[in-house]
Amino acid sequence: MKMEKWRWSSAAHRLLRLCSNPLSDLRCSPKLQNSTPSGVLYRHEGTCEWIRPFIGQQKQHFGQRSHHLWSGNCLGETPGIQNRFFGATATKIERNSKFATLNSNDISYFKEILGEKNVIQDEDTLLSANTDWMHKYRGSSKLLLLPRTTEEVSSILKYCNSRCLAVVPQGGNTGLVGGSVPVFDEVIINVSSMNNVISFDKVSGILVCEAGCILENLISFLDNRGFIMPLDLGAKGSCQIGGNVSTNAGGLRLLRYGSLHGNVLGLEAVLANGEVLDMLGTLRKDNTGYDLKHLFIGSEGSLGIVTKVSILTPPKLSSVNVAFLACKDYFSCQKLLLEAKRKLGEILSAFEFLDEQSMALALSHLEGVRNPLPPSLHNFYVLIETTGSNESYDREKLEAFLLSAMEGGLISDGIVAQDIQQASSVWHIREGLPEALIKAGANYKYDLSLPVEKLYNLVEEMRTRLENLATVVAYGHLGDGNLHLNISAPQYDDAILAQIEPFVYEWTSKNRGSISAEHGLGLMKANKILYSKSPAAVNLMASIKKLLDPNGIVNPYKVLPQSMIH
Ligand code: FAD
Ligand code: 2HG
Ligand code: ZN
Repeated sequence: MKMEKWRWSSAAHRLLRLCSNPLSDLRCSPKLQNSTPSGVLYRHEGTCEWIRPFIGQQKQHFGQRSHHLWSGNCLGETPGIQNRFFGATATKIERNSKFATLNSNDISYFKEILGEKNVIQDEDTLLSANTDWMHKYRGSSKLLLLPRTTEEVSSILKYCNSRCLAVVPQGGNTGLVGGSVPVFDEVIINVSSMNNVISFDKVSGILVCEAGCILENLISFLDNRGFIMPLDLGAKGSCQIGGNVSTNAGGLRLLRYGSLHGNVLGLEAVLANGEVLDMLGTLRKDNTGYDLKHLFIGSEGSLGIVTKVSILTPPKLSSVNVAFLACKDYFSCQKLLLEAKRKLGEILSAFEFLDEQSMALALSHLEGVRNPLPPSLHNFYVLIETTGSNESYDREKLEAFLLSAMEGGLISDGIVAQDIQQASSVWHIREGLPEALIKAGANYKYDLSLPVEKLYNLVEEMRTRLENLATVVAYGHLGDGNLHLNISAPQYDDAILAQIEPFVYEWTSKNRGSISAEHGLGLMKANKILYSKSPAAVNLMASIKKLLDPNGIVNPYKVLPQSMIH
């Protein structure tokens, strides 16, 4: 590789705010909607009515699978049982019979406190609120509530608790583990109308806002004031800060700014009984007793509804560079990470990786994407972003780093984006991968924390196990030891799932990793928590859940095994 290959940008301000297509645009794209595989792999009869599978072909498949798995025992005919057919290990979830079903008095009460237009019973709107982003999970709620204030959230929960009506808190509904949609007929409480910025202190950078603010809107708000959000993710156009906090979302900037456990200074939450817990502090330091806000960061709506958030935002720095590099093997990616941490130090703001299979997927399924490093595919790609305040200093540092990495044989090719368009296209390859997978067909998704040196061994072992059954696609936040292991196939198949699970969880547990690095447990992994946490820790979690939500009405069936809560 010749040095001329590196093309340096002369642009002083490379603001990568526009680097990815907003998710909202992607989701509105008819192309995406049409090509969605709609992996509806479970059926639901919470209201004694079959949920229609999204695709006829899958309906057929579903029926066969149902027969195969439940021969002589048609559980689908039992009211209130949901079978999730992700393959051979179908999970049976029963509707908790202690939960009440909605009646007309309930609807009248909600209309009285929220006003007619915030009590949604319209079928189309409900269908979309019942369905997750991947079209893999679907509930059958008959009611969507749109509170505008904390007091309204409190009145809703107080009432639901007294009636034993189950609820599901929902934000932008971009979650990837089935946590944001009902399992049966839970009432959906979506805080998207609570979307005001309450205050911004431009000296400290502390932002206080309502939970329904869309992440991208907060990014724009801060951009105008010379600050940025400490988190950024591909779903920014739709996800909400309340959802981000509730999932403890990681994303693309965690490497630099750390997790929300560090950046969230305070929050307000409403408990299941309607009590408002005001923990909306704006102090950096406050060691007075237990720091209860942390219970709500990452608890995925299982302990209450987050209504307001106070968050520390870093200043926007003027010099941003993005390099897209090719590595011949995974060992080189690892060494490159170590070198980047050493040599780029304080200016390193992202270190993402993708393998050859990911790049091939992006090239065939993402509109307008081209390989910035033609002609042929490389084994691995690394995206490095630096963010600093001194353009010539940053550039010099990056240049020296790239030169030494090249001389040391760690990178075999690469480009540095020259302007925001190039940076944007490079980021789009990485950020567009979840969408590309959805377009490609059935998608088995695993989000793992693993020691960096072992992380790709799992991918290789998975390829060996699956042979030609499916394509194994690996990418992720390498700088944080977070692997996004995705298995892509034309359609969902028992044989594939049997090769993946429980192997993937056992492997992760054996290597002392986490089965959920950043997406949470939701419905998908509620029963898998013991692969990553000790029984004592899970018991304590269940006790906390029972203390804060004795009737178990808030986001039931999610996060913890049901058997430990009742
Ligand atoms: P939802 O999906 O609506 O809800 C997620 C969970 O939080 C549910 O359990 C829900 O009950 C609960 N919840 C939502 N709002 C509240 C509230 N106000 N109070 C209490 N509970 C609430 N995640 C990452 O961590 N890193 C990434 O890089 C990343 N990239 C993504 C890229 C794409 C294209 C997509 C589709 C998803 C990505 N995600 C990522 C997953 C998802 O976007 C995040 O988990 C996000 O934080 C969810 O926010 P949301 O508002 O959409 O929440
Ligand atoms: C990302 O980093 C998201 O792009 C989604 O966390 C990961 O698609 C995935 O598996
Ligand atoms: Zn991620």
